Amino acid sequence: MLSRRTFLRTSTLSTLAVPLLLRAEATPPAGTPLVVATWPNRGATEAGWQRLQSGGTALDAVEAGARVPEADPNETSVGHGGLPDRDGHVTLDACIMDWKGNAGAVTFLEGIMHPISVARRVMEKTPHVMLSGAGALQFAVSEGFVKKIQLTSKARKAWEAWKKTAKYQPKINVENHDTIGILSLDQQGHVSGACSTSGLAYKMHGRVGDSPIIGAGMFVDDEVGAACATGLGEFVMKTLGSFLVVELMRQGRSPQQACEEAIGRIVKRYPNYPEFQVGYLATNKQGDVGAYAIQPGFSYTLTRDGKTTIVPSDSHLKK
Ligand code: SD4
Repeated sequence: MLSRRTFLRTSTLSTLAVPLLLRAEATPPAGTPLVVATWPNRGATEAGWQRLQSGGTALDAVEAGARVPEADPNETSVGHGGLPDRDGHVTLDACIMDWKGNAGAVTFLEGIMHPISVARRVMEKTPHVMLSGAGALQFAVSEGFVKKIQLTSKARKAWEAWKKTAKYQPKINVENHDTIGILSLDQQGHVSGACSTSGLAYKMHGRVGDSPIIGAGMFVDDEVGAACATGLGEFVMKTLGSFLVVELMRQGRSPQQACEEAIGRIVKRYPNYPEFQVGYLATNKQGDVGAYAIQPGFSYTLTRDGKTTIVPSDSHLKK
């Protein structure tokens, strides 16, 4: 017969063991490490891969990757070389999220080369998730980031040309889309993500898009995977796209099926979808990657096993 003490010990162990077993089954084994980013962004995914190789986490990898287009003066949709709003201001949005569910973001930030690193500081050093505008700038400067004039001469020329013809109409276009959304799975099997953009060219002053919004421009859940978005942020925000993609993966969809279904929601609800672009990119914990867009022309860059490939995405509208 079991003594009372043995009975208590075995029953406590068995009630503990059941949830532990269930949890082990619910979290699938992780796939091989990777870094994947929206659009042809070889420099970014390879920089992220280098961080993974030197012992960095998925969080280090996505930050290192996003910093590459941020610093590139020829990159007109992210960071330093970004095209301005219709009043000539380059305003930057970025967010970052790690596998523990920590998140940080900046919006409407001017004059700082690396908004993704400011977003990471917001996550790590403040009790908040998002800082905006002058407050974000004040925080960045207090953290040692240097304020610089941001409108490059290339971007100024483009803006001056736009002013001559545009009648001050905020522009909704399908071409100006190079926002970087970047996701990584590391050696420990954890996922993280980042997103950085100068937003839509010639937008209204003060406009903020999806890219810095956790769940819209990017979302991470280490039980499932991660997703990010590019394109006309208004429609990503109205459907909380990246969160939706991750939740669909949680329900059993592959990354590809989840991205297709999230695009399907936009197509179903907004009949003017042929006038704009939205693209999603996702990875699950096994390292399966998927992408889908409304318009043809979307692609993503994947670095895995030290090899980089640029992969064209399928789309709802065909060529
Ligand atoms: C925005 N989603 O501000 C961004 C723009 C973008 O590729 O993704 N461009 O709406």
